[in-house]
Amino acid sequence: MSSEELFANLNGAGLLIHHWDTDGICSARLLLERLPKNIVNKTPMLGNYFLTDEEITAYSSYDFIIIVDMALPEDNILRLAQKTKVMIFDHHLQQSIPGVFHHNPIGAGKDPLLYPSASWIVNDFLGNSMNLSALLGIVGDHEKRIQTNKPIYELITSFCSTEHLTFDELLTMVYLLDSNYKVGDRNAVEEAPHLLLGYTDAHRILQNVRWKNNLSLLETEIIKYIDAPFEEKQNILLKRIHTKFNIISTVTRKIAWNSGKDTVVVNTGFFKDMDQIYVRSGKDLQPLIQQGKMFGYRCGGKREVLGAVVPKEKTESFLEEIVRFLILCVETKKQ
Ligand SMILES: [Mn+2]
Repeated sequence: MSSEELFANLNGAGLLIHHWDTDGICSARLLLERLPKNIVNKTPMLGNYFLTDEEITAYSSYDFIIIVDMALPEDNILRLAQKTKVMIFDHHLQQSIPGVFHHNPIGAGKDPLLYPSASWIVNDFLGNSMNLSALLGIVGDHEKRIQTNKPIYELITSFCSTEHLTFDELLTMVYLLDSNYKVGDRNAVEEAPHLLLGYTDAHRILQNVRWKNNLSLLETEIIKYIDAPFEEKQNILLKRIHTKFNIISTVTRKIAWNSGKDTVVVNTGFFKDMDQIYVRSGKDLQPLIQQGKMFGYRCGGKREVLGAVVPKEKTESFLEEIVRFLILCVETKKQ
């Protein structure tokens, strides 16, 4: 279905739900440009990759809902779809959901290298030419690693040279846009797509005073926690932090890279009844991620990274589990 056909049938009150990061913001900006002017845009509660019951109830009264750059749980989508028309644009690995318009080339088995962001997929679907928002979403999701994706990086380089921008400036724009969710400002996340719509010159992003202030706030907070004391057990560093900012991945990465040791960070300050746990290691963490999931925790990551959100009363036992796993890996290696 073409974007004209899809959007021509949209009547009544519309809602756009988007991820809180740069890709989500840029995808929202691209969609807002084409959608009826009265559409409302929302991001989920920061840190939640699902909708709460309150959100589902509140959103069910809209005539149509567009979700972009988020693979919300299938049961969330099905509950919404009982009451309203749902459309999804995404690039996360997710099975197609019956009864809704689900545009996801990755889910359909296409090469992720050719569809590197939601902004890219949305831009392609809309039939737009190359533009800053389409590319910023890509840089947001991949940062410097996109430089190894030859065809896409060539597009970025040639766009930069016509627009008199550098790749580092694109990266700075990403940090500025991401600063809104990192300081926990949900309203600012929702305002950002509208600001981007108004910015005709890309340099305006670099000049946004509020976003620049966010960045310096974040930097101070990150340094504070990197310098704070930590526990050490058999070459494993454990750092406890208490911050309302979403900086746990950055703090973990910096400590791990500076020390060269396995690093575990717990943040008790982000959620009310949950703690964030983040692990970075030279070992394969996949079994630990599986174990976390088996315990019923929200748990994800990659080979060398684990991120989890656990109920506060489970934090200490899961930490023990993590440390035991990391020590065991050392011993296995020594044999
Ligand atoms: Mn994305």
